[in-house]
Formats: sequence, structure tokens, C-alpha cells
Amino acid sequence: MNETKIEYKQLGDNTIVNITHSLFSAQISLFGAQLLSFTPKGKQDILWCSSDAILDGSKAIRGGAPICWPWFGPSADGLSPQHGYARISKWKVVNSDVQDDQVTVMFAPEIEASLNSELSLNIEMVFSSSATITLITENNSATTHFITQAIHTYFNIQDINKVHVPELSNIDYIDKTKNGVIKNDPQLIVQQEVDRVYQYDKKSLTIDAEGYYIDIKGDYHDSVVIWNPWHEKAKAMADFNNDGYKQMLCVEMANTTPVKVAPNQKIKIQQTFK
Ligand code: TA6
Repeated sequence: MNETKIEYKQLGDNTIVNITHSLFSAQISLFGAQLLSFTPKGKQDILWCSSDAILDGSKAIRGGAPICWPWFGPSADGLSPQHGYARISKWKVVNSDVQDDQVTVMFAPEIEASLNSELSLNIEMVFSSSATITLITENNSATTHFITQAIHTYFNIQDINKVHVPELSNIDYIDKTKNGVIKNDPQLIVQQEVDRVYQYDKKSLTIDAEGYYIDIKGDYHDSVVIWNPWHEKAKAMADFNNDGYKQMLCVEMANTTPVKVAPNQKIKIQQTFK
């Protein structure tokens, strides 16, 4: 008999949705509609969250799976927030469906049209032994829009020195630590700051940490972003615990090339992990 519990916990000004199910437990912050923790039964938490993360709603939460929308990276005008405003907005649960084998939760902005008056974003999360996050953008206007976006997931790994991502071997990437030069490595290993946009639109990836594996699947993305700030940059971030860079790797399904969203069109991006 499945005893699923969906509970709301208050953390300062922030509300956390806690889900416990026979197959998993999950925690989602309504600030950012951000999955912070996902633990399949019998496994460790798949997501990393900084122990210094700021959880009071004053800043994007450092960890879990922040949503970058409707742009990824710095804003075009240089004045609006980095990675858009979905991750710094309040969200609400608009629907949930509990089954023996999965739980589905739909999120919408707490104030409709607060993110953008012409585009809407809804976020679906489906949890079972895996977690799937889908961003659904709809153009409600008569104007064509272009967006970039990402599911900026921080994965929890034991030891960054043991990690590689075999599918990204010999794939061209933009090296953001070297002014965007295009490179290609026989193996992705992380021994310094890594901030790369891989030209990878295939569906499957694996974080291989010598015996510990995280399976990642993506859909509708044009690239995969890999990020680890390494020690100096981690230290410079007040919300990134100093040694945290040893236990995390961001593997992000992204549209880094602007995607067209025509009037009345819906587009998606998706990431699944287990
Ligand atoms: O996805 C990688 C990245 O865009 C990096 O350039 C890096 O600075 C990071 O995201 C974190 O950004 P944030 O705004 O959360 O500090």
C-alpha cells in the first residue's frame, strides 16, 4: 500500500513542498519552482545543494535544479538578472496527481504573467525511480519571440576527481573560461574551473564516477552545459560552501541558441535523471 505524503514546510519566507512516496522522496522550493532534493528509494540524494545556500527568497538557490528562463546566462540588456527570472520568482502548485508508480506536479507562476506578459512558462515534474523536469513555454501573443533556457542541475557526486562524462568525449565545446574558444577533448575530466557549452543534442548522458553512475536524459535541447567553479570561484561565492566544488557537477540541458516561439506555439525542454 502506497502512503504518499505531500506536505508544505515553511523555511523563512520560502515554502518547500516535501513529497514522500514508496519509490522516492523529493523537495521542491516554491521560490524558483526549484527541485532541491531527489532521493530514489535505497539511493543517495542525486542532487547537490550548497550548505551555504540562501533559502529566504532573496537570491536564487545555489543547488538542486534551478530554471534558467527566458534566457540563459547574462541578459541581453546587461541590466536584467543573469539566467532570467523564473528562478527568482514565486511559484504555486496548480495540479498534482499521485499514482502507485509516480507522482506528477504542475507549477505555474504565483502571479500569472509575472514572468513575461507575452510568454507563459509552466513546469511539470514527474517523480518515480527517476525525476523528469519539463519546461513548457507558450507564446500567448501575436509576436514571434526567441528564448534561451536551461535546466541548470547540480548533481551530487562523491569526488570530482573520479568523474567523467563519456558521451562528451571528442564533442566540440565552447570554452567560456577561455573567451568562447571552440575546443574538443578526448575525455571530459574536471581538474580546474570548467564552464563549457557542448554542442550535444543527443538524448543520453552518464556521469561516471568510478562505480557510481547518474543516468541523464534530455529532450528538445541543443546543447549540454557543464559547470564546476573550482575552488577560487567557489570561495568567491558567499552561498557556495568552500569545499562544495569537490562534490558537485552541473550538467544542464540547454537551448543556448535562441529558439523561436511563434504566436500560439508551445515549446519544451526536458531533463530526466536517476
Ligand atoms: O551554467 C553555467 C553558468 O552559466 C556559469 O557561467 C556560472 O557562472 C553559473 O552558470 C552560475 O551562475 P549563477 O548566476 O547561478 O551564479
